[in-house]
Amino acid sequence: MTESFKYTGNKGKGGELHQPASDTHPIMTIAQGCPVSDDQNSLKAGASGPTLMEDHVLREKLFHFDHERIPERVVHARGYGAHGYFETYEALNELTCADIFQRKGEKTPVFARFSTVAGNKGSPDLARDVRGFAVKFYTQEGNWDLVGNNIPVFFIQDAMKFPDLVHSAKAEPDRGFPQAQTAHDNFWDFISLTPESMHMVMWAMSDRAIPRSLRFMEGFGVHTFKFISAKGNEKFVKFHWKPKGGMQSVVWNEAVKLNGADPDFHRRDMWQAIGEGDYPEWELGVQVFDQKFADDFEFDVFDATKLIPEEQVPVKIVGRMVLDRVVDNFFAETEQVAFCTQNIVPGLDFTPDPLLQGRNFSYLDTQIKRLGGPNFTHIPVNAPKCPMRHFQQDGHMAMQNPKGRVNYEPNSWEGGEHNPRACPAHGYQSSSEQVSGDKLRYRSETFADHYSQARQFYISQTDIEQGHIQNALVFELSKVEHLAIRERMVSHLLNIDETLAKKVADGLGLENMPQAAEAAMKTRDDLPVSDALSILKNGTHTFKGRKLGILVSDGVDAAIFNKVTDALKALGANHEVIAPQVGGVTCSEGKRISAQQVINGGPSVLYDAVLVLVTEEGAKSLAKVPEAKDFVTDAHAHMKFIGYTPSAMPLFEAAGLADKEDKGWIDLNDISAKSFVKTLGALRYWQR
Ligand code: HDD
Repeated sequence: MTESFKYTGNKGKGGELHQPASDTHPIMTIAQGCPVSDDQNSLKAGASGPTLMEDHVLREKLFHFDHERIPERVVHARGYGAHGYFETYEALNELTCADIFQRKGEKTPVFARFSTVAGNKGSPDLARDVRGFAVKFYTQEGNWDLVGNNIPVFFIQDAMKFPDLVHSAKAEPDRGFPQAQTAHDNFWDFISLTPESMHMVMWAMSDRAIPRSLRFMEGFGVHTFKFISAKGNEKFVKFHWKPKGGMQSVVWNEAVKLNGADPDFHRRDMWQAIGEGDYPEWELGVQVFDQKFADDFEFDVFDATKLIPEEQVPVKIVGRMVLDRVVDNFFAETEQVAFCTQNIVPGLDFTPDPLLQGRNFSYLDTQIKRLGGPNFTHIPVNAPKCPMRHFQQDGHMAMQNPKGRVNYEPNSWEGGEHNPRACPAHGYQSSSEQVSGDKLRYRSETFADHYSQARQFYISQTDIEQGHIQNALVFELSKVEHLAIRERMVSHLLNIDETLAKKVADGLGLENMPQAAEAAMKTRDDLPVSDALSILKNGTHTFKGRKLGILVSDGVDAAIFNKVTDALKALGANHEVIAPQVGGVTCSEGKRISAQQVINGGPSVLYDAVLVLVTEEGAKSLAKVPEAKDFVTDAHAHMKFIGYTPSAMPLFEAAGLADKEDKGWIDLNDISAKSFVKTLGALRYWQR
């Protein structure tokens, strides 16, 4: 666009007055650069049409709009991404020659995308689902994509089964629902016929599948990979992400309501946190072990339905990832980012894990379909930030084209920037491995134990968490219409834990307890409790990064309000004010307090704890508002801390909570704002 274009304003011919362009607005053009005089009225023959085919401005505008959508991801369609960096804590050169781990303190740019698996792009954030946790590291020796989940194991052992798994989990094909949920016959039919999924099912039914925030969940590379040192030494490695803000989940009833109150809850939370400078952060940890450990371990380390308990191989923290920049354009970055498990760098290698081997084909293949051709690496978010020199050329949308005459190897032309050569000393080397065997379709016998680690996960949970798993199974299986499928699931649960099976059978109202499912291997009951598997045992004790919802009325006690909000700020926590009107309220000191939400738009599920700061008159008037009553009954039912002053009692009485007061209710007349905020650090009053 040249400055010499001066827009003179335009009057729509139909009398519609266009906003005249000012000097601060550059002139609009079509994609070919031609300046546009009117982008609101098509070119017509006469005032009332018809529209002329000749209108190249209209045709271009519609053509481009018609082609705006690309196929959504077949899984993980709904996701949210952000930019940031990875900081290496110490050089790991004894373990790996991966460039990213060579220099202490070095920062490597990253792009991370978090997702739900089953739902479409527009599905709600709080679906009970696995969360994708994919990170692209733009290292100096190429892009390394660690495409993981927030659960360290997977449903299936062989990539061959992936299309079946996904078909069963997504909406049923004849009816096109249910959306973003596994609570239906097809899913549980498949699962109950797939015993290898039982370990993952325990995780998926646990609170891990309903995280409070993407910032408060762990991530896992899932597979066993290899580290290779410069000397060629090999070790096995599993990758872990540990959230700096601690782990936290919502309760199921809260998730259900959140999906209505704010389907974008997770993406909004991440957007706000980064916007406010409270950058989401995770530490990267590695479990490193050798062949001897792998040989001695109870399970096959190449079986993606198994994990290695942290108590057996501790997680060594090697760096941190900080997400400090939201995208400029959601489509260009979050939608077009193309993660591929095959993207690894010198110093790392794959293992024969049959799930990983299949993934290495599938991701590359899917990007070609999604992004329209082989040049998706030219899209800025996918392009490496180190030099690229190769003889790949042409194809749809080729943006970075090799220069010069030479485009083949071997060649006898001069060297230089445009004539690269492969280099055995510095190029990617696969680890050398003896491979032999018959060609056959086979599942290793070492993959046969499907229940022992499912049991270990279950017994490692607190009573509260076990209760949540029972309830989740009852909820999901109650949506299953076929009794035989419900019973088949319970028959598997019997192999995991008898009490669990009984609770679920009772919850489903099964008349007869089925027989335990036939199992290739007996469940081991000697695997010890692993505390690392529980969220609550590793609970955080701070309200930092969390949000308090403050319900106010006119006359709100300004002193308490100010002290609480100051204490929150000092800690790095947030608050939102919910008022009868978005214009806010007048506080006891006569000043206005502005509101972020009105009462029917700010239900308590949006907050980690609530404070009801109303006058008696305000409480009486809110007592007539159903949403205000829901605000407090939900907060109570979801085990949240409830701050209040006695003047709020009329609202609690109207909500039927008058005699429900417990130690999770905190009278702000009895305790300092600072202590109140400290108490909130327990996040929930589970004793309720
Ligand atoms: Fe996958 C996307 C994670 C097994 C095939 N997968 C996808 C994404 C994540 C995962 C996080 C979204 C990436 C993004 O944000 O763009 N997938 C996993 C994990 C698995 C796993 C942790 C097991 C350990 N996936 C898996 C298998 C296959 C696939 C076994 C196929 C054989 N996954 C895909 C895919 C997707 C995908 C179809 C859809 C969109 C995409 O790749 O880019 O290729």
